Amino acid sequence: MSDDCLFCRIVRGEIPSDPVLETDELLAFRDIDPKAPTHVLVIPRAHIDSLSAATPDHRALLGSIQLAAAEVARREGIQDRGWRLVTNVGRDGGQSVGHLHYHVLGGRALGWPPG
Ligand code: DGP
Repeated sequence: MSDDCLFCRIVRGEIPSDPVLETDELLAFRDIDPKAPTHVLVIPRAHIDSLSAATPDHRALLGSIQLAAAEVARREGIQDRGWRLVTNVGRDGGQSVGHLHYHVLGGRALGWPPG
């Protein structure tokens, strides 16, 4: 947990969010700047800088995040038409918040490859 990390502050409830799903180990909440009709972020409650900082100790947590993303897609009603799970890592990956997070995107046809 980091004092000044934006998403740690959301985990602690210091910054409001629009939650979609919560468990003991993770949160899913709507992105403040949605890029698709469904744009939900799934984050671990524990601070991890990015996927590059994950270790084998995080194996179960990373599995839980993927299953939570699929549950978000079900709740959003986009599981059948399709959706995307993305994690941006570092500068070239376009990561702007230094707390591991996955974007659940859907509700429209998504282009490939990303720009
Ligand atoms: P990334 O660029 O992959 O690091 O994604 C960070 C995302 O976080 C970006 O899509 C915007 C979102 N975001 C930034 N600040 C806030 C916030 O205060 N609340 C919420 N809900 N989302 C935020």
